[in-house]
Amino acid sequence: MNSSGKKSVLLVNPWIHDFAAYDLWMKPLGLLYLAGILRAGGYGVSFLDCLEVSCFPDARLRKPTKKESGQGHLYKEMIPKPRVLGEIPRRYRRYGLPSEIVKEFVLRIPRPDLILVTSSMTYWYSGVVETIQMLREVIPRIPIFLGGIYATLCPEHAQRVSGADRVLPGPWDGEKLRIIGEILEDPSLKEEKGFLSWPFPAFDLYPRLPYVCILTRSGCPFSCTYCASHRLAKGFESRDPKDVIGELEHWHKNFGVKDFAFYDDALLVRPTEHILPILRGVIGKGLSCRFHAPNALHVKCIDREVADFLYRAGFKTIRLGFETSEETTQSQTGGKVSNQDLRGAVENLIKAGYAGQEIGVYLMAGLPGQRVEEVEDSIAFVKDAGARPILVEYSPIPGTALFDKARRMSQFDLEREPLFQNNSLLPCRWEGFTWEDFQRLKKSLKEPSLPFPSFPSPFKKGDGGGD
Ligand code: B12
Repeated sequence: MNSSGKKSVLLVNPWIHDFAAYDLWMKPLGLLYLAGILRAGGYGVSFLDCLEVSCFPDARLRKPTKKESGQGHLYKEMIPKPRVLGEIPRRYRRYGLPSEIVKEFVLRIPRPDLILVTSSMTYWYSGVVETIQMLREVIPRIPIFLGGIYATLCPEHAQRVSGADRVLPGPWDGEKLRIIGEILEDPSLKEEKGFLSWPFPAFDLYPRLPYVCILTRSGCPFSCTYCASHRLAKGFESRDPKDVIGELEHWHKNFGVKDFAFYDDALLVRPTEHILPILRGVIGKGLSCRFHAPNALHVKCIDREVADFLYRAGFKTIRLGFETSEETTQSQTGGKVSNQDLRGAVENLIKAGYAGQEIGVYLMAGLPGQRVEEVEDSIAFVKDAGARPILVEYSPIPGTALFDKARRMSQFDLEREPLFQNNSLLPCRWEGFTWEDFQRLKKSLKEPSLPFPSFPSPFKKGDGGGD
């Protein structure tokens, strides 16, 4: 109980198990929203982010290096590979703080009445399992609920293996509030007006704030066959631009935050009613910030005006969702973009002031049935358009239109074992696009080549966060 007699909740961002992970402006935004909502309801809220060194004031820790914009390495330790990944010739790691340090931290937190654990990539679930086991061991007999992306995309799997008392898939809504209200013995906890009414996410729970992640819209009006957005959000809702500007101003003025990463699936769609007023507000208020779009922007929406405003408002990390220059694949995967659209967008961005090398274009590698030649052609196309190709390996996601094809052609049992959905495995590799092909392409992109002879890339390491 806190001073106002209300119960308290511990919110947990779990460890990650993977071959590689990097803090590309990676924060548990959903969990921080829940913290904000519960705090506004008067509940005591404590927060455990197993990944974030600054949350653990421990002299024994050597801090991993971070860049000025906040992105950087995570604390990591080697762990044994899960049996099913035994054949993969790469080291496996737990990303996040060492277990002993996390346990000591948990013991110092006032005993909560309920624990809410979030989850992110489906193939990170074993980190969720380990975190829940640790919580049970250190502070036993407290109900643990699991939600988030893995819980939403693989609910039965999560119910079976996570160790949580309850799995609550899907976006935050009145039903989840009611269930949580029952545990907190608060029947008044039932009014939930949805995304547009939520308070700002509780980023202030972090002792240091090198950057803040921001969501201006929930959902996406497109339905690309490789993407799970439609399973993760109900519909497509946009915040009032004034509210978004207010949030940017809040973090900037009250917390000195300069770097912001947009988590939107469709930030630029219908620009005149959304991104343009937001950027006008940023410029008008003289907010001197750096904006990053690690999650791809929609190419079709980048006309001259949008490009100019992105540049003038301080967008530093531009990533475009192009995926492929092969027109058949473009139309089969959702038709969100054409080759002409890409050329136009790059031209507009360059006219606005960006160097070609600053315009990263995501290309999807390892789509089911894709041949290596398609990716080679796409790389050449992007370079010819004057931008920088960035390869992202395809991650097959349950419940997406492409999952069935991926499942049929993959050498891995994608359905039964989410660990195989890891993009690092190149899960749909085949003789037409082998592991060696992919390594060769990746290497070729690291080598300086015309038309960008020796431009140093600020984002080389770990880049490739596009979806
Ligand atoms: C931002 C983002 C990233 C960020 C990092 C995000 C993070 N914190 O991990 C970056 C840019 C780094 C990234 C990278 C990648 N991503 Co990404 N990313 C996203 C994105 C766009 C938004 C996630 C988000 O924060 N949403 C906003 C918050 C508010 O939502 P939320 O966390 O789901 O929380 C809500 C609910 O789940 C719930 N909730 C959350 N926690 C809890 C807990 C409880 C107890 C309860 C009750 C409820 C609850 O309430 C919240 C409010 O409704 C999603 C797409 C999407 N629409 O979700 C893809 C997505 C998660 N990414 C995906 C992919 C494919 C990738 C990449 C593999 C892309 C690539 N090929 O390189 C890489 C992987 C990086 C790696 N190291 O492995 C896939 C998932 C893949 C998978 N198998 O799981 C998604 C779903 C996109 C897609 N294509 O469909 N990504």
